[in-house]
Amino acid sequence: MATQLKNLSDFSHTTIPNGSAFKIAIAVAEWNAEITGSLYNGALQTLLNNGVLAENIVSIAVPGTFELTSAADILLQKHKDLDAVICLGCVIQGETRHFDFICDAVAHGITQVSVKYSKPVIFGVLTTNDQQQAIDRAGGKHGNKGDEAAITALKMAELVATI
Ligand code: DLZ
Repeated sequence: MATQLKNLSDFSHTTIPNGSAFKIAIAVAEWNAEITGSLYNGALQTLLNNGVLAENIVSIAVPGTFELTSAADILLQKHKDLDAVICLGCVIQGETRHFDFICDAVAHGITQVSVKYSKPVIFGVLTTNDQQQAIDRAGGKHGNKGDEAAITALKMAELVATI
């Protein structure tokens, strides 16, 4: 039977699914560690606050954001029972084109991994012009994008489980 969606304007505050049945991995980049550490703490606490058991959270650190693609791939290869992977990183614009290459590679990379395994791989990567913009989004005046990445992981895991 076809299901009907509610009015789209209702969706910004849809309830966060309970995560007690889910196993979720977090891959976090060490570059800009003061920022990514805040993203990680936010994501971890949000998962725990929403019922994910501590023993069902797998956390790994990788050197930089570029490595998040292979981290997600390795996690999904080794842990077949994962429901989602959250990728956390922070790339800050510099004087060279490194920023563009890293952002482009990780955005495409984790998309490919997600499609390869048919599992949610969440893009929790800050791509900012400067350090202040990153601080503002890692527990500052624009909230914590690590929290948002964790909520997205829970919603997508629930979607996979119920679709
Ligand atoms: C090399 C590099 C540079 C210049 N900037 C960042 C950054 O702002 N954020 C980040 O997470 N990583 C950076 N990296 C490291 C790359 O992600 C990667 O670890 C290296 O290029 C080795 O593959």
